[in-house]
Amino acid sequence: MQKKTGLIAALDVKEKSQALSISREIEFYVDAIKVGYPLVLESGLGVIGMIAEFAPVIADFKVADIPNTDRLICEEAFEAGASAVIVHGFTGRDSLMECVKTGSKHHGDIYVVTEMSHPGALDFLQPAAYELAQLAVECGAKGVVAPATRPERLKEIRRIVGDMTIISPGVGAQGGSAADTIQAGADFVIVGRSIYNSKAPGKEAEKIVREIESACDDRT
Ligand code: NUP
Repeated sequence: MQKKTGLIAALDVKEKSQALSISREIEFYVDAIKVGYPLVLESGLGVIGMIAEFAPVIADFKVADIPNTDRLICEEAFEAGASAVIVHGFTGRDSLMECVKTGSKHHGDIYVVTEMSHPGALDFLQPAAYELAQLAVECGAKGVVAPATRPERLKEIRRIVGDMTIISPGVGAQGGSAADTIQAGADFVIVGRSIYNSKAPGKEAEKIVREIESACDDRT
């Protein structure tokens, strides 16, 4: 994924027609569009290829199984036209390695979840987050997913992963700010509801891109 705007839109709408019309409205403002189970379960895997006409697609399937099943899931996503797949790391090194291998076979990227952005991440994931980030580095993943809701944790994850790509959800509806997230070290912010629930998704995306741009200026 090439960085132009620093914005990834999360399209958690279920209707294919709505997903496509929002994609058309926001295509100039996003570096990728992230889709997940809500859209794919309702509209079918084929929607990935349709959205890929507008922007590279990240399949947020949070893959978390034994290596063989992980491989089968990642293959489905890449063969449908996804450029990247989000996977969990807590299933361990062998599972993650299999995802990374499948990614490279398909010229696609794997992003590994570290600490999630919601409050429940404190229950089990937070204590393992730094080790998960380290595992992502060791397995050769493209990048990690780290929380926009906790910039201090994001900074630490940046320190661990070096120049690996960090994509960061939790901006807007979950309370995080795009500027703080970029300043804490994220490469891309992921924004869902603030964009797709807006009456003018294109304008909202443009506004977030401006925030990212000024935060990038402040960082340099
Ligand atoms: O830790 C994570 N937090 C998170 O919100 C990992 C994620 N993949 N996500 C996803 O990012 C979540 O499933 C949703 O698709 C998006 C954030 O959406 P919103 O809170 O901006 O609506």
